[in-house]
Amino acid sequence: METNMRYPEIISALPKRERRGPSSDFYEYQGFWFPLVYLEATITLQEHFKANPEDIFLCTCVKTGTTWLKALAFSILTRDRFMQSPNPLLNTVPHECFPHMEVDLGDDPSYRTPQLPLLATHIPYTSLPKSILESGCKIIYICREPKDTFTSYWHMLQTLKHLSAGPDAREPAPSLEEELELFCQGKSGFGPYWDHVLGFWRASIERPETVLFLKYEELKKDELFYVKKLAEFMGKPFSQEEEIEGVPEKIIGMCSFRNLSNLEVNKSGFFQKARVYNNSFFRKGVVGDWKNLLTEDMKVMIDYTTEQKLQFSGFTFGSSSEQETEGKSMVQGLGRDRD
Ligand code: PAP
Repeated sequence: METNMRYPEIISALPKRERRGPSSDFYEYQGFWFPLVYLEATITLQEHFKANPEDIFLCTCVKTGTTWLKALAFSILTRDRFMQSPNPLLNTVPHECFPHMEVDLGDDPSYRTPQLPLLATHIPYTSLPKSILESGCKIIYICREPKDTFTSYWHMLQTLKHLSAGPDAREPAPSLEEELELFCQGKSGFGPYWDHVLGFWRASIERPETVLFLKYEELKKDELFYVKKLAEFMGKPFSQEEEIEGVPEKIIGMCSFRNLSNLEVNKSGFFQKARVYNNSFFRKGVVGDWKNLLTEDMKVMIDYTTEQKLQFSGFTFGSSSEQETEGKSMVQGLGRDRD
């Protein structure tokens, strides 16, 4: 058992996946695999978090567009304050603009950013603190095609591996093949990924007025439509004057991958709480980059898992032709650029 573990009586009884390499051990709790620190915070939040009815929760599994969604929601809600004056996003990584529940509220579940109802979380739908659902709070979820999600996750693990290299690192970290197998078994951070997505998707069908479900690929295709939808859903629609002035387009430009990834804070800053460089949140930001990493067999393995997981659900991640677009122009053939 890890020293100073919170809730040892609960956690030590859970199935455990011992991590080799960069991150902490994972525990299976309420059907999902949590890294230890996130699990401890989740239990604290389940016990103590009190939602305010006006709170808005940005919910995501990892590597599916959290950073982008945070930037957009923040810019939309604070546009009155920051359209003329410098936007905090110019010198703050989006993750520091408002609390991420498991990171910032584990010690003080009542913490909020003044005048901003936004909170983010990776907690699966069925494990959310009860008061979020009981208070009828709004929830926004973004999912991403599983092969691209896994590809982004793999690259993040490689970044963590470099950062945690040292005498304490539990090497060797899993290979690409091993990590892919774990992902397909559901044993990745906050996985099974498909169950995470389906939990929020079903909630969005049952309660569309309080759960908005987005897809990374669709947001990329029609940012203007979804930025307006986000603004409406959060109760701050753009006025006619704002639309004439091009405010939605300005927000899209501010939050674009190109703009954010080129800001000094995101090129060289270090995100202390997550112990990663800010640039790890901005890798490529394109659709279809899995083609640069996965072999045909690996592609088939993820697609097969997706098919199995989604059968009879009525949910799809989107047509494969949508997913081809950007990847194709980036890659010549099916080459891989593994680290
Ligand atoms: P997190 O779970 O660590 O917070 P998250 O932000 O959900 O990560 O996902 C990171 C992915 O979003 C990266 O994808 P990639 O590895 O395939 O490149 C990152 O590049 C992408 N991303 C970050 N910001 C944007 C943006 N403004 N527009 C589009 N994609 C973005």
